Amino acid sequence: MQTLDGKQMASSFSTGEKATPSKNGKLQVKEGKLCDESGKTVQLRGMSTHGLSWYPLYVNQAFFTQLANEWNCNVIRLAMYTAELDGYCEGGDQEGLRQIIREGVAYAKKADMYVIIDWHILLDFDPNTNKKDALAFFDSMSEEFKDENHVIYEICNEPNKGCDWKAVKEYANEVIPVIRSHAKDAVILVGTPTWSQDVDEALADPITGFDNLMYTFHFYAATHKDELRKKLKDAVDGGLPVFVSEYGLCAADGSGVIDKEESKKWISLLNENDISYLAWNISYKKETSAIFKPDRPKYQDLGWDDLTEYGKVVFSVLTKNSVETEEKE
Ligand code: IDC
Repeated sequence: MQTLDGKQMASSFSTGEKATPSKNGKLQVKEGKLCDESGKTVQLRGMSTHGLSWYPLYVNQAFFTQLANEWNCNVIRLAMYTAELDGYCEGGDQEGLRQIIREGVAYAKKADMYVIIDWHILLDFDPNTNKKDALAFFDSMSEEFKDENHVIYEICNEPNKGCDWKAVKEYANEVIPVIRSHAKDAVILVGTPTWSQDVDEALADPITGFDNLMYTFHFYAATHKDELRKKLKDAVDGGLPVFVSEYGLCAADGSGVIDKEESKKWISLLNENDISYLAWNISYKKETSAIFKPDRPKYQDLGWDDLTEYGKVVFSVLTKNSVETEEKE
């Protein structure tokens, strides 16, 4: 397979082969690991969009196909902010956003990638704040996609501020049955307190009564180091199914420097444990974590020259498991 930098791509998945919906089918969670339909461990790797309210145009077939074929992605996350101006619960065009998700789900399927529908809470802190909207949203989405094997539901991006695990559990225990009433066994990702870092709390007091649940863990390499890696490792060693639905190579505010040394340590830890991970973010916003340059928005046929330094490192991680980039002539 050819990559963006013109090289042949070797498999860089920890499980050896790149799992795809057409080959590996429906996903399930067994003994703490994400597995395919036949029970074999799989790893998903890809990228997250920025907020769909602000950068909807990356949701197109040509770009998704490019992500799968040239970037080696087998998953894409559709991040739909709930708060902030034009977020789903703050004046956003709700039907318009649901339509973008429908299209994203269809484009991902055609590109043979799994897709995550992310209810991206952030400045609303506690998922219970907009629970009513969340219940209606997941009810209609999971009904529409009940027969789609490639759809994963992420019910709360990052609980934060004062939101504790008890509150997240209460929310999850209401939202999960709604999804389960349609999508009987789709994988569901649950966020954890402190911006999805406190997987220790989920391990100590997991959600019970449902199959195919995973707990999310997020990190930003220039901010989060050994201490947080230990937290992740302890949770995984304790048998908790963990999914890194978002990570950054830079600081936790999405900017600052790229920390290659720490990124390397994180990527190794994730690969050693067959943990799935998706990089933040697909946009041209003027911030370190945007993979495209801010000066010339483009949504298809994106090439090496369109990438920021960050975008180039993410590309190397996905195609070579390396944080070193090679300049292309
Ligand atoms: C950031 C965006 C930035 C935006 C901000 C607030 O990169 O453009 O202004 O959100 O909406 C997260 C969040 C993610 C953040 C990201 C970087 O999930 O929404 O995006 N981050 O701050 N958790 C840790 C870091």
